[in-house]
Amino acid sequence: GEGNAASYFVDRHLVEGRGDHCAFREAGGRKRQISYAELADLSARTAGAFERAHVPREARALMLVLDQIEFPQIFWGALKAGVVPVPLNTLLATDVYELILRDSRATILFVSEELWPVVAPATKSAPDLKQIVVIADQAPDGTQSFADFMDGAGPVDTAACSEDEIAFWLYSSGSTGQPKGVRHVHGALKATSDTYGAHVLGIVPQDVIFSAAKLFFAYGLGNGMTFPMSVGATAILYNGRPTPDTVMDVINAEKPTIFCGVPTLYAATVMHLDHHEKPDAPLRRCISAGEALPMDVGKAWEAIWGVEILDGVGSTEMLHIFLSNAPGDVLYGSSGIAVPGYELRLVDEDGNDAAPGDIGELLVRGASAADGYWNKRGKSRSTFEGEWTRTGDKYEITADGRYIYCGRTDDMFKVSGIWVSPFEVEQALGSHPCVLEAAVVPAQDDSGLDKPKAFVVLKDTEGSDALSQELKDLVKERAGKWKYPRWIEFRNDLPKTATGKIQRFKLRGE
Ligand code: 3SK
Repeated sequence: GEGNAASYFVDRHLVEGRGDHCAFREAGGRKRQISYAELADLSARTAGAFERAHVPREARALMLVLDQIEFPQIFWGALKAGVVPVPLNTLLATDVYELILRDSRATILFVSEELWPVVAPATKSAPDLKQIVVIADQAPDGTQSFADFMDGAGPVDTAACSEDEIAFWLYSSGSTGQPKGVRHVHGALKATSDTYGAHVLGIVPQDVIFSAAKLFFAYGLGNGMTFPMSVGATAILYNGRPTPDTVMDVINAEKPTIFCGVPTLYAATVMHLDHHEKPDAPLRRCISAGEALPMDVGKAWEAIWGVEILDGVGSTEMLHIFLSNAPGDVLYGSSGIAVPGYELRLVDEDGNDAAPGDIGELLVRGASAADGYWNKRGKSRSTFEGEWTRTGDKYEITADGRYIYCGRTDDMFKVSGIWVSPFEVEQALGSHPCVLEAAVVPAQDDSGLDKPKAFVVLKDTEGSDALSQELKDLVKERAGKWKYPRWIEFRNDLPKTATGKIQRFKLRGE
């Protein structure tokens, strides 16, 4: 199975003498841990259990699994069996699970017991689903426990395959809200660890990595599973909700050297550390992705920890980060430069290279690109253009070659004939000390013309007319007179995708 990613990420560590290294350690609760040798054996037995259960090669195995040791066990067991695991966002609603069960035609579903109540009703109307395995001491009616699925299963050889064969899928929520199955090949996993893992994280076997972003995100899958496994390092698994309180507790107890978060968590943690003690941990690298990291948050975190945050940009389609600030060369407010191993282009609406200084759509070329979307030919053809993948993100480049985010292609709008990047207005709003985050969309004025409208989440204060006026003035001053939001609505939170991107389409028309 040379091309099978499991040979590289799992079994290679035995051959190279790292079998006794701890691969995964659970934080909090049960505190189980597993070495590389144990994972090699368990995943081979899980592959055996797949065979025994008559799950054929290329069948999809949905995984609605928390960050716990069974996650890598099932994922790598499936790859060893040639079965295609599909890790799912654990926060979705029942009707979305129903849609994904039908769309993927999965024949087997693995569920953590905590998540069973949400998915259970969806399993009733999944015509292809034959087996449900619940990770629980007591399997609910009509399901099998994971212990029974595994009981007595012997190890099997890793399925031989080419690195171009489909290894796993991830569902991407996309900007329209319709989930798309993103099909990734075996070789893509090594491609991300050879690029971002090696050159930006600089991960080594002695590292202990903790990703607050969960394994079901492409971002978390790399951070918390394949990057540590590419070198035989240790990953901390935490199955709870990542809040400043819980994340600081995990950092305090587990002493990671690398921490991976998202901007909302960094922002909330910076506030939390105003009145809580900073944990003692040997952090040497912190990374962020999902949405652009506000400049002030990056600076405040660095002042607290003495460690910079490397803000980067990736996508489910490219599997991980391809554009990032480099260690020792961070410019907060920018997305940095191409990750070594990736090439970037900015193109105008006609597909030509954007003129220097102009905003263009970002295209990326690299070996980790997905093979395409499942059963969405039109969308596959317009996204994966030969070797180049369209990101749907607008960028401009500074004179010294750094990329500055300007919003999604489909979120830009014109006011008085001039493009407005919602992101730019949101940045201006976010610079007010009372604002936690903001989303800006076009809304029609009395004349039916587009004008910016802002949805604002405040930190501790109540919204008021006076504050609205202050915010409008701030945008006029920071972003340009015509860009100020004509309407401001104060909200408790904003709709976001699984990877933390604001879903502005959900706010349009509100
Ligand atoms: O949103 C991102 O920046 C990201 C990064 C890595 C992998 C996946 C995603 C969506």
